[in-house]
Amino acid sequence: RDAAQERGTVAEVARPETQPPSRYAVLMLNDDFTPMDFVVEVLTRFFAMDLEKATQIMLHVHTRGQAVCGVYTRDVAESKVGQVNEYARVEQHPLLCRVEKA
Ligand code: NFA
Repeated sequence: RDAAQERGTVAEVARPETQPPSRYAVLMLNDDFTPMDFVVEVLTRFFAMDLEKATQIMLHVHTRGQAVCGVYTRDVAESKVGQVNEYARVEQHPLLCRVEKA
């Protein structure tokens, strides 16, 4: 009996060919029309930021043109982008996010 068996657990075997999942950044892009308070609402709603962090990221996008909202696995990043772009479209704002491989 090995240590894992003594503990009643399953021993995990490291397999060198198994790579961690690639990471993808969600970028938010500036535009001239989307209201700042709508952007802050999006950042708090979809990226779990508090008001201070969301305001900071919104101002970075506004002044620098874009910012990273978060880094995720590909499926989660694509889902966030879909949700944000759809929400902005429904609310008739041109706000856009896109995915970029990190
Ligand atoms: N540039 C927009 C404005 O002046 C605000 C904005 C910030 C839009 C971040 C998109 C992203 N109303």
